[in-house]
Amino acid sequence: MMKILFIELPIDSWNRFSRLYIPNPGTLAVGTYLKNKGYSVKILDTYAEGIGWKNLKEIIKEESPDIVGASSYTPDIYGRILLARLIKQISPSTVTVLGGAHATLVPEETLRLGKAIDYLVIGEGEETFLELVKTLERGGSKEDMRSVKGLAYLFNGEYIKTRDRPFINDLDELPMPDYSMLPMDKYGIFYFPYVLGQSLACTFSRGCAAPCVFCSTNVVWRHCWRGRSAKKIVEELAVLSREYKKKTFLFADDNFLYDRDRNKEFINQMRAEGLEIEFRLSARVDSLLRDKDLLKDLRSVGLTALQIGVESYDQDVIDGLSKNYRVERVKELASILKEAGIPFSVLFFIVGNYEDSRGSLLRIVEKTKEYGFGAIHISPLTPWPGTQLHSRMESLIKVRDYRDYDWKNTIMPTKHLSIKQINRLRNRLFFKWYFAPSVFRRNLSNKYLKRYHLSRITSFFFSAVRYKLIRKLQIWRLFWYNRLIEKIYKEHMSFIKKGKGE
Ligand code: B12
Repeated sequence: MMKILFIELPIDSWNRFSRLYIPNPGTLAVGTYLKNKGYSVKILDTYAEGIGWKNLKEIIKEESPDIVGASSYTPDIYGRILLARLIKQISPSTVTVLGGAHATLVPEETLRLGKAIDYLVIGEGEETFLELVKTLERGGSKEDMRSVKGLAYLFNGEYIKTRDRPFINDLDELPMPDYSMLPMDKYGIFYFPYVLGQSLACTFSRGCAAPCVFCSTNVVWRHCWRGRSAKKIVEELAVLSREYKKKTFLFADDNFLYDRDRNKEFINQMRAEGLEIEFRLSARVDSLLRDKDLLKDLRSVGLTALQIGVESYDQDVIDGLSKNYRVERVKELASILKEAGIPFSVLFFIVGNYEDSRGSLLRIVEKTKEYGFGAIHISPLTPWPGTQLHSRMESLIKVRDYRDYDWKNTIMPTKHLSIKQINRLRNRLFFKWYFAPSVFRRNLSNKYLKRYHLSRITSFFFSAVRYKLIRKLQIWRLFWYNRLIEKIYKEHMSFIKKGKGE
């Protein structure tokens, strides 16, 4: 029987002031699936357990897994590559497999840069990974893998991407995530020094049908939305609440509220189960307006906060992003949410859109204040490699270091603003909002908003300090793994120069 180990990346000690201890729902889903098929599966969440790179090497030696699997996001891809290389050094026969967003978005680049990655699982992971493992068990070669749908790999230097795997039709067929595989007592959202309580991220749907060009979800999940039934959602929440004593949740779905019927059924099921939990979720303006009559009920079953993708108050920008909604509706939404008694909403904005100017960005704070929303979140436009927007903006992108594709650093200028100006404006907007006496006073008198407001300020300062310490003073160089990650970055740059990128 093959031994399978999923590994989460360790983060270095400089990140400890403001950490998100959140399990990775993707590897948990794949791990559970394989475990239920009878395989020996472990998930090593080094991130949550505070295990560093050095100890990780020891653990890999001890465990000597046949297969190691890991997820991938663009900003952590160099770290994932380092992980694969270390595994190959320690145990050359271990098969290394990456899945997740980045692997799916730019598979050829990932494989050629990675060198030590044997297989990429493209898109939905459960069935592909199972078939890969079964083929390996039979002693199958890379030639045999050609018939396994949803894989990408290099074979004698040739890049092979097998046919797309159709999605699982009914997500209810998948087992409930097996939380006993995770160090459950370690998870909670922790912003030093404001503990937000034991909180957990879960997902109950996959994909989003909206056409937004800046998002990578529609590439990974091919513009298709599928959800677990309300009954299954509530079953999972009941286990988490009763067995694991988790009471606050982040529904990390891209579009939890997509299906109105499911929303109604979710409310009914929550009432029937009588769960006393709190949750926040991300929503589109159009879904909220469509379901305005359900918001009070959602509140009554635990909805405490909404994260709403407004992106900009400039209709041209919204149209350019194919976001498909009218900005004037945000005002209408404000009164609807107030009426429904939703404790607070965070409006998400993107700065650094091609048409953005100083004036249009400063309007973010003015209008949000005028509408009376609780909080704002501002990220620079980050065209993810492998998306439409990336191909469109290719010539403008100045920053190629994937570690900076983290929604904190700006990677391209706009028609009117330089990268430096965008970063400054972003900071300015943050201060104009979070230190505005009227906002500060109001937010401090709201139980939920108070914690959010203070945690944003704290994490903002810690990130700034961390950034200075790590980047400016080059403290990261003290750590051997960072030096190796830097080497991978340099390989990436020479890779781009040679024009081998996708
Ligand atoms: C939960 C979540 C997080 C959690 C992650 C928890 C963790 N421990 O890793 C937190 C909050 C920490 C987080 C942080 C960030 N995130 Co995030 N996050 C998500 C979110 C909302 C849900 C992911 C999820 O679980 N989906 C549900 C599962 C079922 O899908 P999945 O992960 O894709 O997994 C399936 C397949 O991809 C595949 N698969 C995945 N991994 C593996 C591994 C193996 C071995 C195999 C075989 C298969 C496989 O099989 C799974 C089941 O079918 C997604 C949006 C989304 N909908 O995907 C963004 C998303 C992944 N995040 C994103 C980003 C940008 C970030 C941040 C940079 C944000 C920031 N500035 O902090 C950081 C980066 C973190 C880092 N490691 O560097 C982007 C990534 C874009 C990209 N090109 O990489 C996404 C896609 C959001 C978006 N729409 O743009 N995130």
